[in-house]
Amino acid sequence: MFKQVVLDYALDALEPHVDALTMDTHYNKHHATYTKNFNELVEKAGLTGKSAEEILSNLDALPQELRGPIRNNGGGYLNHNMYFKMLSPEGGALPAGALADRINADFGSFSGLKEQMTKAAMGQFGSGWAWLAAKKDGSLYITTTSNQETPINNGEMGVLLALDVWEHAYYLKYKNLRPDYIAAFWNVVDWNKVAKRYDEVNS
Ligand code: MN3
Repeated sequence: MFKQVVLDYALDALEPHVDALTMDTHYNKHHATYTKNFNELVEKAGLTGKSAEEILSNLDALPQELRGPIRNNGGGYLNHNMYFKMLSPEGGALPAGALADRINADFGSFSGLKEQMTKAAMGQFGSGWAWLAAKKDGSLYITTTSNQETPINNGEMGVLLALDVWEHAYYLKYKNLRPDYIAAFWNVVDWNKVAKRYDEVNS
């Protein structure tokens, strides 16, 4: 049974950057629905016991009629777990260590990374995600996916940070202003958590 990530902060803790109503709607409605649907589909497909990563990286193995629904709902489940998990009111600063060294090597600086990922997120037409991910050799890259697709669909397992640019992630507070939401997002990314995840995927 797949479960939503348990938030280690209150729904209003990311104010004013991400407002409580958006958090409540996003986590308790959107994410809860993807999770419920995914669990039902996994049971229907006879895949109980497999990890979400395993399922989503092998969509071709699924019966045709379940492929789209599992891509959408499984991605919605996993992508939001990754998104919510890396946020906290302690966000903002990048700790020294392996991830910081790699960011400086691959993007020139911490602000260089944020600029490139912002640009990618702004360039994602319609609903989707921007991602920071690590290759097997530890190097970092930025990519985007549409709808609830994930780099994991292509076997890219080293995802570190997910930036949700669906309008439901920002419309209640920021209306059509995606750039304002993205600028605010950087204030609530907990880089200690991202650094920990980087160490995990590299070990
Ligand atoms: Mn979302």
